[in-house]
Amino acid sequence: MIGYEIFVRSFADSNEDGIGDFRGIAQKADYLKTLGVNLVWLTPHFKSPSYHGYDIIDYFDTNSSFGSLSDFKAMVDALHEKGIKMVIDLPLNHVSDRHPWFKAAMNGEKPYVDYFLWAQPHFNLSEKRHWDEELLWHNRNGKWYYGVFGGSSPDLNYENPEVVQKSLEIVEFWLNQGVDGFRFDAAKHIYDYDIKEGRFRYDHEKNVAYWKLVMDKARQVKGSDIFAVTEVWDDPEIVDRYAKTIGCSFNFYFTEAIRESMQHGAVYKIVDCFQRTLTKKPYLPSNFTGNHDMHRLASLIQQEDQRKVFFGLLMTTPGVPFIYYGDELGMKGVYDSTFTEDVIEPFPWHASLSGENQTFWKAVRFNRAFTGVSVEEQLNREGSLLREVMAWTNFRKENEWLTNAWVENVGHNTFVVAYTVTDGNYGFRVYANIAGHNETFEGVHLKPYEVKIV
Ligand code: ACG
Repeated sequence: MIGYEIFVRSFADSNEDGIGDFRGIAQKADYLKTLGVNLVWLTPHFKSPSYHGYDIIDYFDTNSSFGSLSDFKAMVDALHEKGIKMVIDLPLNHVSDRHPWFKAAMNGEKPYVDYFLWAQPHFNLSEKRHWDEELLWHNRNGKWYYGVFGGSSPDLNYENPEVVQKSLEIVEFWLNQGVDGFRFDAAKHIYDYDIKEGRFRYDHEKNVAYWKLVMDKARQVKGSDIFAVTEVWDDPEIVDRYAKTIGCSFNFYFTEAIRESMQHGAVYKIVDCFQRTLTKKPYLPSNFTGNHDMHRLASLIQQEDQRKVFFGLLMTTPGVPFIYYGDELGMKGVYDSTFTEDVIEPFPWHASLSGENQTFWKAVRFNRAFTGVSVEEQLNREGSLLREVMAWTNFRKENEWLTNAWVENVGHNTFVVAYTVTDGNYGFRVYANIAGHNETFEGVHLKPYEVKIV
């Protein structure tokens, strides 16, 4: 399987309002097939007041700018017809502050008051998130509630069995609409506040037990065919704990290590990453080019030839690789926590940035017209990044055993990383040169930025 993250609003528009939608995605099923991906991760498509959709107002309804529930189902069918699976993003940790549950809770209505976390006298209300300066506790009309992702996204209280039950109903509902599985958003945050001590603390054990419940439910509805991938942005050893239960997890360290190695011009991080995250594991790692929470690959790695090496590493390593929409074109975008729109610019279908299916919901800042980035320009250009990515996805398809493979014998000099990939039956050794000069390693000669399979 090869995954592809689609930010719905930015991808393909079917009704000329500039906003990407379900019908647009269905109309572009052929592009996805040509690109060679067969698993789509759709960013949140539920009713929500924000551009990103991670704060949900109704879990059982779609965002009307993307289309209706029947448009959604028609999109899933259209993708299935082309052999493409669909997983939806499921933010269960929190809801929008406009969700009827939260509104009722603010009015003191039972049972909804117990759906959220309210401050107690011994809590430290000025505590901040450990990774930035955002506050965890928010005051509205004199009531203090917990929201790790900000005041507009109050956290649900999973100490309450009724909330757990509701979340299982949501899982069941969407599987019954035909989706093939989920990307579990913010998986380590379900239990991340120690009520006894009154401070932030991840309870990984409790989180994993919760996700086991969810997976049991999903398997009960869908059978063993279910595909789920978890988002745990943390050290590999912590990711392991969740991945074992869910079956697949995004490998953040892969993305970070390759980017860093390429920026520093030495492969040491890649070596450490491969040894820690790609050896034989009881789950599938999901290596990826980037996502909507990060700077775009092309904004960090300017050299296109180097990015081609990134795709080479991505497609020759185990698990389920994911491409962030537009990375196959070299789309740019710089992440800033206040302007995350800058990494989700409209996908450039046409050289002129206008025409059929083109989105234009926001003015582009990084991916301007006629800069050689569009699908139109790259499909017609021999040696383009898109054509190279297509060659790699094709290679991956011919080597499906790679999904269940692992990495052994990682060797290296400063610029070359070499590794054996095997599933016990098949195998090969890969040599990747991240430098702009010729290199020789283990007697293998490599041209600048060459990925060679031996
Ligand atoms: C998901 C979505 C994101 C979404 C939400 C909320 C969650 O992808 O788009 O926000 O629904 C944290 C969370 C993630 C979250 C990101 C944005 N992503 O854990 O679930 O924030 C450290 C922390 C991580 C943290 C990361 C952020 O440990 O927890 O992610 O920083 O940069 C090494 C370390 C690792 C460290 C990294 C980076 O890898 O091992 O620990 O991670 O370095 O330093 C959306 C919107 C938001 C909105 C929200 C409601 O995008 O704007 O506010 O919805």
